[in-house]
Amino acid sequence: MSRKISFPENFWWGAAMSGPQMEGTFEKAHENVMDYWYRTSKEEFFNEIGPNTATDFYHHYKEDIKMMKSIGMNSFRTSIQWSRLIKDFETGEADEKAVEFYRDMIEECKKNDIILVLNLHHFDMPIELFQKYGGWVSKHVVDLFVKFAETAFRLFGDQVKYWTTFNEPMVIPEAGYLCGFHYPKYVNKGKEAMQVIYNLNLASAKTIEIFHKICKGKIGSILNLTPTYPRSNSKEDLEASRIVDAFYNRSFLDPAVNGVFPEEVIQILKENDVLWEQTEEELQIIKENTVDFLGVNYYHPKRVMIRETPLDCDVWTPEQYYEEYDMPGKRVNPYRGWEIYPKAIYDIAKNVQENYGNIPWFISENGMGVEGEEQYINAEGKIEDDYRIEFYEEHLELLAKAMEEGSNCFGYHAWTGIDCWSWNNAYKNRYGFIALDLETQKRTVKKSGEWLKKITDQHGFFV
Ligand code: BGP
Repeated sequence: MSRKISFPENFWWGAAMSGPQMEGTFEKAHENVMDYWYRTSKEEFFNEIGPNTATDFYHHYKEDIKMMKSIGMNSFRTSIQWSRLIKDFETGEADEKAVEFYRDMIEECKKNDIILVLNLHHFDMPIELFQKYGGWVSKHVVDLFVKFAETAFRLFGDQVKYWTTFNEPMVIPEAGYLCGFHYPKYVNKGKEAMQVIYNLNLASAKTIEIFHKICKGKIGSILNLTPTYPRSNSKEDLEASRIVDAFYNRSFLDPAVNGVFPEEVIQILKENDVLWEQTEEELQIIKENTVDFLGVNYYHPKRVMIRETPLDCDVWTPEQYYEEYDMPGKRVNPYRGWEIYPKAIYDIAKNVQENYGNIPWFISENGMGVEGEEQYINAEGKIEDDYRIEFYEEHLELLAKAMEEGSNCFGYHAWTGIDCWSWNNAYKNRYGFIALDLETQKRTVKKSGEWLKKITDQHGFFV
């Protein structure tokens, strides 16, 4: 007997994407860190493919939005590029071409009855602000970001109801200042990384403050939550897991929703003399300007144990407390190397429900990147990505269970709608409901796109 996994009729079904990964760099006023990184070190990108053309959303947005609608999406997220919208960073003056593009794109979503979520930062710091001021370590840059946000709100705030300040802010310090795989590719810069965490939280709160003064809509933040699971129930492993969770998840989740930083993080940073520079006035802004809703990007959990092999590193990093361990028998996506663990989506929902006032939230990214999808093309030219459908259904089933138990989740966005570029993979691992042919820019709906249409029509699926 089959059973229906049901979702509310007004549930958001859709996908996320981002300006820097989709638009291409056509007619941009400035370069962002990725544009610059690619221009100066092409060999660091898979097959030397960069963001120049990307998915050419800049020219294809009309057909793309229609196509997304045709596969059942009633909502989608993209981002406004700071380096595209703003002509003069110090004054916040906008570039006319960019205004025209974003205005038309917003209009197109309206015509197609698609709820648009506009995000303001998707790892795309303008390179000029990094070179001049040091990027996110600078509080002046925080204020310039707020200026950019204000320009965006004044231009489009009456047209777009849902906004978000940042996508995965934790990735900026983690990948850019601790692990070295995002620009500026620093490794173990503990002190700078901590200042970046603080400044991003401050920038988000200041942006929320100005949003609520100017606009009537709702504003949130998109956090990548990686639930942590200890290797054992030993005191040491439990403690390691608690610290990793506090550091990697709660450093943004707590201030975003509750307006305060986790005590244990402050404590550790003080003990190691790496606490960020903060003022009472700024902490008050963070306290008073929390999010209206939360977006959660979930891909994989973190399996942790207490650190057993001392870290060969003479500066402070959170890795000194723990190491990740290879859990025997775990399921892994062989292409991306990430563990597949749908139960974590249920755990996230419970955590938000129990510890964060059951704030309205949605899954803002979840997905499976696969290399070489051409091998799954059938006689009609369609990619039969059954593995992706299975991945989504497994996660959705656990999300539905949490919702039945009272979780205030209002939507599910996959990563992503149309195959897009990324700095880690270029176009190696594909994620979309819609395939992109890089040579011809032709778009073709995958089997997962047809699946989405079906489940949005019937508000669920059968297992
Ligand atoms: C998320 C990002 C996205 C996207 C996705 C897939 O962390 O918000 O921008 O790229 O991961 O990751 P990747 O492209 O590295 O496989």
